[in-house]
Amino acid sequence: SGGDATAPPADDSSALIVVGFSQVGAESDWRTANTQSMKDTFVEANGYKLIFDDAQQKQENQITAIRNFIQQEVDYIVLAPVTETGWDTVLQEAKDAGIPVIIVDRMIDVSDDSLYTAWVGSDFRKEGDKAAAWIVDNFKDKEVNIVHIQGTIGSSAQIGRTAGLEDAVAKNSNLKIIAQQSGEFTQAKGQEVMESVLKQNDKIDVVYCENDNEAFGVIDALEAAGKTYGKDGDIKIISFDATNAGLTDTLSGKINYNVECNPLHGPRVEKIIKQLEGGQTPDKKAYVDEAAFDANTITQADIDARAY
Ligand code: GYE
Repeated sequence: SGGDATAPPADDSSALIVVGFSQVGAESDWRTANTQSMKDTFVEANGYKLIFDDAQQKQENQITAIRNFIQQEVDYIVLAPVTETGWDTVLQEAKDAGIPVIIVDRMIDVSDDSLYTAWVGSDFRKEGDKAAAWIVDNFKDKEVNIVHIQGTIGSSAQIGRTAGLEDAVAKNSNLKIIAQQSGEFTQAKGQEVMESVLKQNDKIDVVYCENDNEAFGVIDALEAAGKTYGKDGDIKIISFDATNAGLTDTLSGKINYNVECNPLHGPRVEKIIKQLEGGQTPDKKAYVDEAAFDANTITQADIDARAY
């Protein structure tokens, strides 16, 4: 029925690149910003169809999602893995189906590196080292009792941030971890863990929270217990992510030190896909540059620059 025979039909959805994204869940502000970044990037106007799956922090759900993506013959699988281990079998299935897998945010630990095409994310060990250095620098030789609220056990973010602290404790005899438990990267669990820690420990100098949402829960628990904390208080608080809400609490002095973790990976993943589409080889691993914010030096402009 007329028209230019060489022009593709306007509604040809087969021209879109189909991306299946298996997301960890919605446990934190960081995660919400990460999901939004992916959804904003992989839109039809940019030439993509995004199939999004929220695994509710369960690896078995992520494995099911990946198998569904394989069945749907997506062009790319993007995986934000909840934990590092346990991916060999399902990623072999993706490889056998000829579907490239891009890992984003946390890392995976597989016996065969050809099971994924590329990874982009943060250097979590470096983040942990920065936070631990703040404790070492600010307490000098004084005895420091540290409450350590970990992230999701077995996730790269937890492994790196925990290693940074534990390494500093091993090297500095004045540092002591008096309690260590997972707050699962959520505000509710962070609060619950802190409430129980407060029942058993009298002298606390530092609470090392592995993300902002845990720190918000910890602050609620400290408030309820009538403790003083932050810049002008007895208990110093360390956090990670440096989200808008986290930086707001840093400027107000509730959080002493907040190490940045950047969630805006959508454009970074798109860059990898564009390289692959163009027949290029993307970097196998790419780390994002990140800063850290001290309550003594942070400014309103730092917060205004934060969309998430
Ligand atoms: O720090 C935390 C989230 O893997 C970097 O996961 C991510 C972490 C982030 O739940 O808030």
